[in-house]
Amino acid sequence: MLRSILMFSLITLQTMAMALSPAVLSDVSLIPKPVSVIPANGTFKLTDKSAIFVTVESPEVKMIGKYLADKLNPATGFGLEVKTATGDHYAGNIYLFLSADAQLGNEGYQLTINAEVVTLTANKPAGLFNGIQTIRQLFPSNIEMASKQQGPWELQAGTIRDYPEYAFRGVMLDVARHFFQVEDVKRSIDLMAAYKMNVMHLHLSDDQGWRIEIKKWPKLTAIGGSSQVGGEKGGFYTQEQYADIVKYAAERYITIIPEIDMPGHTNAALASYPELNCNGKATKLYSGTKVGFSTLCTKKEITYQFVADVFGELATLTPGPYLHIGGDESHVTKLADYIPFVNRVQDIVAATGKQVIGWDEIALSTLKPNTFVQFWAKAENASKGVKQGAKVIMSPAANAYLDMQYDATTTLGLHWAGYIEVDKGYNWDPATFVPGIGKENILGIEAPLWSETITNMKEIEYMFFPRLPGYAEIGWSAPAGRSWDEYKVRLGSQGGRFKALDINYYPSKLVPWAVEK
Ligand code: NGO
Repeated sequence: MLRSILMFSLITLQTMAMALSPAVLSDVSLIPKPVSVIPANGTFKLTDKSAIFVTVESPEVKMIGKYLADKLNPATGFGLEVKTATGDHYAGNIYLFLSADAQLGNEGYQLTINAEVVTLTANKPAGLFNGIQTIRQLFPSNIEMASKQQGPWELQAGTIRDYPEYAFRGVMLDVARHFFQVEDVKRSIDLMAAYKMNVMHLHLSDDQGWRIEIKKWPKLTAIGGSSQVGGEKGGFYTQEQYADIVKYAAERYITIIPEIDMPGHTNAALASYPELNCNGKATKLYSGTKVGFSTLCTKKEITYQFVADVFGELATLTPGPYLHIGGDESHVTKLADYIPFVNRVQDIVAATGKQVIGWDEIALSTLKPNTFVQFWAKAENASKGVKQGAKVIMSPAANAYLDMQYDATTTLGLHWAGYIEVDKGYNWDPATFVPGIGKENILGIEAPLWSETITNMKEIEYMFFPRLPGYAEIGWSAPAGRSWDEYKVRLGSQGGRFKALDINYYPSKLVPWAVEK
């Protein structure tokens, strides 16, 4: 009896402690989980006297300081300013600077907090940016609120050293099945950036719509951009709007990968230009959700002119190293036509100076050096790619598709690859998923959100959250330190942040949602 009373009070005390602010740095719930967290004694307090100091005269580091100020100012109401430091460190401030530390690589950072100052260092600006995401998560959740909140704004002392497992940590947004406004893409970018993801793949064309202005082929958007799933009016990005997305992403150290899917998934283009069809007749616009019925005419020269023009313009607009050529589900293209087509398209892209990514079917062709295979369906294709020396991006549909429903009660999304509850989304390791494909063969991970059933930002958020932080952690944190039972508690602690950021998330019963005081 006494024993059970004791046990009971112990558990109650533990639960109470969880609800209060963590007293030690290592008790703070961070996603993705850092490489190392060493707590120390003391507490740093941010006040209205604090400032953010950058210790080099670098416009880029200044911008990162400004980004941090913009994140902290609304809720604290402090109006923190970014200043250039002269050398000495003064109490109450946050310092950002670049310094050589090979282990941290291009994206890692070290964050040192003591009662006096916060010091964030990295080799590269991208590392500072990632460190800032950690600083955000170390403050109470209401730091994310858009209006002034009650403090205190304290950080526990200690040192965090952190760097990613994989260089490529992405999300895909299908803007073709349903079109999403620039503002929605930007919000998606902000939400991924908060979890240190660094790639946004935009699926810009499909049977139902063409979403990017191509100056040499204006009917692609005039006709092909006009439709979407369900028959409502579609839309497209002008080149200026696309450039604006690219810039916004770059300021958050996120690479944009544009995808033009081919030779299948091309009805919007085939409806816009009769000459791209083998019979010379334009198809009708399509607003259904079937896949695999369309193909560019692989035997016509004009097709390759089209491909060169489209990727030529996209290469000019895209500073990132990759162009995605799709290549999936070309069910009405004969294999004997598909293979030479993919081979030739790889050369066309290579001529623009960019590297090719394609869905796993492209491994049926002869892969050029620097072509990447995105595994989504067939492990056999991914292995074929690896045998040809290609690196793989891991997006297994049954674990990583953000459009899969959580369970049978989810109204949005699809379930052709099964249901993906939050634990299933988290509980896998890219490096052991396909026998014979190890970490050395993998560029990284990407979680795609296809939009057959997704029509607006709130729906995007519902499919993203709470799974997206899990994909971010799979990409960033070493598998040895990961387990669902430990992760789910950290995820539960993010609930307050989701609320503060006004994220419409799925409140999975598998997650112990904790709300801070
Ligand atoms: C497949 C298909 C897409 C669908 C998606 C739906 C790939 C690579 N091709 O994934 O066209 O939208 O499933 O989950």
